[in-house]
Amino acid sequence: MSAVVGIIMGSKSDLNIMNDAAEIMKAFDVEFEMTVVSAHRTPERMFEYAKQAADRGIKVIIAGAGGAAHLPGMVASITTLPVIGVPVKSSNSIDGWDSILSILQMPNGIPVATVALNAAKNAGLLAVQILATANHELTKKMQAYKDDLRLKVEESAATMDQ
Ligand code: RP5
Repeated sequence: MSAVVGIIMGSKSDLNIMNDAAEIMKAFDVEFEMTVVSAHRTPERMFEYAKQAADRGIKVIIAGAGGAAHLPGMVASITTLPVIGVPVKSSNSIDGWDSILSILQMPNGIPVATVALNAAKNAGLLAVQILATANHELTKKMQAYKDDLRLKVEESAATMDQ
């Protein structure tokens, strides 16, 4: 099967964060691809990736970047696919606010679903939820995932209850 989720990032240095999204794809058996696409260093590659993603069968793009993090927004401007943005706290960042604000503050008409700083895991889960709207098996897996979260809280609460 070909990839339905595209995980892209501005630099290989984002990989240790973006791997969390890939782990979610593996946990839910979702086909994905992962590559580096830099808005600033490889603008033509970014344009081609965004332009061709839907035709290649990609349904959701997860884009992570740090600093002046223009990748998610620029990709969203080119494709009609939903784009989930992951602000990555890069080493020379101002506590990650540069990444957060440059992904979050999109103009009207070009939305990016922005998750919390370094929250590639949530980006992966959101991508699965988007796919699950048209996939009953994925819906059942997502329900099981949430049931498991609930059970863990209930178990930990039970150990504290007097
Ligand atoms: C951004 O600049 C990347 O997304 C990364 O978070 C940050 C630093 O990139 P490198 O200088 O490590 O390649 O474009």
